[in-house]
Amino acid sequence: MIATGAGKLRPVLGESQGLQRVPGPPQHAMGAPLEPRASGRAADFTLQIAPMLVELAPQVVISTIGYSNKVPGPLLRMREGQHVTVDVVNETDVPEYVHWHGLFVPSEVDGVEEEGTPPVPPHGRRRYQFVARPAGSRWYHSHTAAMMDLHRGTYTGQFGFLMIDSAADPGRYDQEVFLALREWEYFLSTVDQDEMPPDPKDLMPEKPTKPDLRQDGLEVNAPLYSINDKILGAGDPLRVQPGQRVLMRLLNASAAQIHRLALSGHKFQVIALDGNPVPTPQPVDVIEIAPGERVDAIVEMNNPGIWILGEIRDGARQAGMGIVVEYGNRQGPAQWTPPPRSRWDYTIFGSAAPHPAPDQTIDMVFEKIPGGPGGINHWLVNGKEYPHDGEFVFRQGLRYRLVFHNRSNDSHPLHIHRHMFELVELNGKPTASIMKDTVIVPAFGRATVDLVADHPGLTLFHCHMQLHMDFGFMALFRYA
Ligand SMILES: [Cu+2]
Repeated sequence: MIATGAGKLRPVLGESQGLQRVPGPPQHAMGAPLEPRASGRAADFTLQIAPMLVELAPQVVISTIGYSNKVPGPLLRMREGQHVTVDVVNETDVPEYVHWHGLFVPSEVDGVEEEGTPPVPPHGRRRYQFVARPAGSRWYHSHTAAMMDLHRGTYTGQFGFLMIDSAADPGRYDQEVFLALREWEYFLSTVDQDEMPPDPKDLMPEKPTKPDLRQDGLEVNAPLYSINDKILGAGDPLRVQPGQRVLMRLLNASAAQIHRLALSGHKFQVIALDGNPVPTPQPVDVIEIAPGERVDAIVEMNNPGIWILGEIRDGARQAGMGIVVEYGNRQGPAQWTPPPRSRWDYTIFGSAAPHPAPDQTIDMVFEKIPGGPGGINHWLVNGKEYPHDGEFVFRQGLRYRLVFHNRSNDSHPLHIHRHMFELVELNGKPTASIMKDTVIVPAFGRATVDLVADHPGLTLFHCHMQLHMDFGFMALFRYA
């Protein structure tokens, strides 16, 4: 999905994105008949959930469930503060939930069963209405539990970009591209594909003194990778001109894997994390991005040639995770040169601003019960698998400090719904002013975040890896 622009914001709706406008549905109970109501306001967007085929490359066609026959789904672009109506038509045989990731919306429209959002019934429809905020790179995706069915929830093609444009954004770029990272044809395996070998310099403050000798269980693995709907080399290249500033809006829409991306011969100037501008934009050679996360980066096209933007792991890139970046009037094979060794560190984008003292600190300890060969790992939050009755309670207006203790040997992207948090500390390194909704807590690592409880309603917290959340790695916050 590539949008060109001359550096101006172009809030666009519905039809200009190739979406259908349809009359609004009746507002009564779910499972209601589908006839339109003449007096209803037309929806700004309509998403149709249905089986579809994705041609990842010539003769590589997979079948999945998608939104409006597109992968990623249609770009939903809106203005900050806009009242938005999205009609979702579910043409499958199972209830579905569409979650608006990173938006401040009430629990009833957040698209989460555990928060009490009603489902989009099988062969039925549901209207979601919300105010578009906060501004930035958001996204939408299925929030259905999949358990052992690797053809449901985020294992499918049900994901898309949701862009909320701010009137205050200067938009200094020549081209804007939306790039979603994905794997396809998931299967279970004892290989944990995405874990990087630990750096001897890693602090691992949560590493137990006695190692756990039990054998790990199955994790989700994949043979095919893509950026958007194409494997490397199969789609149109990203065409650029020398001197252009290209804004890349990166999304990891994977159900399972953390990815690391580099663009040979270029650096990424990271300007926003999870859609929120960072206080200290920095150039990096490699971007690490976990399921659920977004990174906005500007690339100055100052090295003419034909290059590969791709996963730094050879296996993932050769299995498709990449896109060719082609300067005008250049010909020949696309080049890959491994980036300099580098570690992703959120804190370089932060500030040294002081943190107001929290009203309360909540410690959250995450542990794995290894599944052994052929079994699934289960996950504990403070000693228990989901659900936790009345354990996590917010009082409106109070400032909370959440301390995430990852006592497992793999990294987890932890996500909180309907709220944003400020990163305070990562493995002992202090930082400030980095606002996120998903944070990678490294293996045996610790992250501390501050959050103001200002969005009453049930609020789900979970690891964004589908298998982990489905097998215990979730908690529900309530407001007192
Ligand atoms: Cu996890």
